[in-house]
Amino acid sequence: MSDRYNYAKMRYAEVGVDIDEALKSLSEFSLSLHCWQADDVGGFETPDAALGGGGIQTTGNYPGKARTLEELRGDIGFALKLIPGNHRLNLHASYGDFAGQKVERDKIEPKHYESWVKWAKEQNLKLDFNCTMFSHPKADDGFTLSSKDKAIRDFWIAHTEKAREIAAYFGRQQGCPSVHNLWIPDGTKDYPADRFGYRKILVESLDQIFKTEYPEKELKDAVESKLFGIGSEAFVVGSNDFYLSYAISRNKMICFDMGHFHPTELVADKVSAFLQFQNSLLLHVSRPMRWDSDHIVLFNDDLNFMAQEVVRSGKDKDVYVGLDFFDASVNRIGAYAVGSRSALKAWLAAYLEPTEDLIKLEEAGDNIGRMALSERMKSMPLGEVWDHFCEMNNTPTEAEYMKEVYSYEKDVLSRRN
Ligand code: RNT
Ligand code: ZN
Repeated sequence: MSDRYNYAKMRYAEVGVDIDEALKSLSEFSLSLHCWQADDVGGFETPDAALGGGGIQTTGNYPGKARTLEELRGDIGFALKLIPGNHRLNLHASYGDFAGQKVERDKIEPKHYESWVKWAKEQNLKLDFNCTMFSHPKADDGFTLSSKDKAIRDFWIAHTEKAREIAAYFGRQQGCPSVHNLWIPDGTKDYPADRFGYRKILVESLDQIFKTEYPEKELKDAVESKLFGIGSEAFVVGSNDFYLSYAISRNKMICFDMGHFHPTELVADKVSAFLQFQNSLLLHVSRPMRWDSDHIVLFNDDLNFMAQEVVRSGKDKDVYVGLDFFDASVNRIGAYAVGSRSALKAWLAAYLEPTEDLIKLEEAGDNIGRMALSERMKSMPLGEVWDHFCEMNNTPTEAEYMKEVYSYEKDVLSRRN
């Protein structure tokens, strides 16, 4: 063991924390890496759909975006070498292997994702899945599953039914559940008169979709709420209250996206509330800046608080953590590396917390003592433990990984366009 590791071990031992235990917990923790940072949420349908729908917006035109499925896989495969641990890959339906054919969204089949399953096996990755309810002419008027036009909502119901079938197929192939997440952009720019009506339709559509039941070992369903989007400022059908009620009453997971709340709202505070009533949940770890901007995740207070709350709940094995950011203004592989590594570091810090001691101080009424211990933890040698984790996983350390990003940019990304 290196001197740096031994030093860190001693420092954490001073506060009663065993770093090996924390490293073991981190080894068992998986992020679900989103496939959509590599190509700015473009997908591989034919013809290419333009990004649109409920305020999903990428900005920037940094060179090197993945243009084909092969490039995307190459990029993600490379990014994974910079992210220590065993992780998952989160696919959107629009990233199927359609072999140049036009396949309507209500006609997607497991066969369109077979090559993903094969690739994922080679990479030792488990797959998660999402229906794609945006970037499509049938979503252009701002409604999908809550549309008052029966033909429109039936189309999206059929798409989502297919998407769940595909996720369950992943689950069977990989021998562990695939998480299917449902997010729709539905809402209005200005005040609608019939909020009740739209929400009633959404309940009916969802109930229809979830009629088909799959074993839990194949599929776990989540529903993702949102506060507002560009073009849905006044009203979002699938709000947090809506989906909380839906998830609790229908035994589904909620998906809390860190960008889908009021800017001063603490999303981490929701974890211990929801987990009183359901056993598992999904997170979309993102970094909103003034709005749902999907900035690259950084090691900041919001992220640390989230990781702490998940770990403190004791249900960290049942909290699925997906990443959801997309920045087209920087090297996209760097984005994956920085964002994923920040998230992992936050989870590591949470595993290194002397939680029981903090609770003891709190219960003894020694609140300043609790505060002081929390502050003491902030200057502990986390970086030493993190680098050790990277080395354990044959992954470059903090000082090293950007070299890999730059060389991939030079050798691969800069040759595109
Ligand atoms: C949109 C939601 C959703 C998407 C992805 C691409 O606001 O956050 O999760 O970002 O499905
Ligand atoms: Zn999200």
